[in-house]
Amino acid sequence: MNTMQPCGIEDDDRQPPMNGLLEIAQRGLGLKPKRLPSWLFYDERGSALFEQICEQPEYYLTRREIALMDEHAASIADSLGSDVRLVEYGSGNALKTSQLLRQMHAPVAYVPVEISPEPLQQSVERLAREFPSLPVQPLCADFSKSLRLPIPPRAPRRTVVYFPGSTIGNFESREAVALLRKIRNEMGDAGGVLVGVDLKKDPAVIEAAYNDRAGVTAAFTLNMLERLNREIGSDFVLSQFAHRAHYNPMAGRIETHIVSRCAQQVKIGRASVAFREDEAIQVEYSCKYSVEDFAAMAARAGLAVEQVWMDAKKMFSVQYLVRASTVAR
Ligand code: AVJ
Repeated sequence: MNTMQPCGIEDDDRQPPMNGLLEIAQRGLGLKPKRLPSWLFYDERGSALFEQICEQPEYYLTRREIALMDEHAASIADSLGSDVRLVEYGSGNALKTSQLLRQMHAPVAYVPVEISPEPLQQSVERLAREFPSLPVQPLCADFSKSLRLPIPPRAPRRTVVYFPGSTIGNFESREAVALLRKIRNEMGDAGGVLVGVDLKKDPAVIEAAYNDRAGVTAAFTLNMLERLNREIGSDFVLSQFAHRAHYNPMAGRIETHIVSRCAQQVKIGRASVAFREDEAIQVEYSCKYSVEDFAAMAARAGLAVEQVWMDAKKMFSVQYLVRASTVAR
């Protein structure tokens, strides 16, 4: 991790130092089939490319979630109630967060949790400008690990973890359940989870969203190799690899791969990794759920879906989960 923390940001010092990129790459490329973690996409250029993806006509997720929040943020805020501490996992979503905060009743604090200091600092500045009286307590940490939340300025009625953007779709179901369980512990008895979940729909629509015509998603995917070249000195030749994203209807997910266009060798540190022609590195899953699928997954984590909001086209959902034993009947 970057050790230069912007001032005022709490660093969770239990996180391991972020210097293991070479080991992560070597381990992932030694697996059969080869596999690299999707968080590797998000260096500075990758984050900028992701923002461009959100503007592509095929990538419906962001637009639908913003439309949903336009329509339902007031109702969502009513369901959360007053005096909520809002903890956001990954703070790259300033727009949706503003839509929600504008409607919330006397929020106690906003706690963005984000591993990269720069985007964290940016979101803090933006929200502090728009909501000058709202205490903002940023936490620079990996949200998938256990967190020590900052002490709130006054006692909240409940802590709500906001996890927008369908980021939960990047986790395979076992890991998603584990993450929801971790959130369940963090939020306490009265707490809740507000999570953005992309819904199952015509596979052609889903597949197009991950294969935009302008090629922005392809550039985003291949940027992972460029990042490795720069940060660990590997020698991937980008023109010899291709982006491939297919919808797997049985698993209900987009599976994104980086495919070797030819047989080749790539230097990773001192080792050399062999690729066959058409051999793929699995780099991302983006899971899609029906309302029933997601409720079943929440139940495995001891959570119950209290309310589901959808955009007018029923393409995207925002769901409010509480502890299973405390669900209103
Ligand atoms: C940011 C994880 C929600 O899976 O749709 C977009 C990332 N990958 N295009 C998604 C992504 C390719 C995105 N999430």
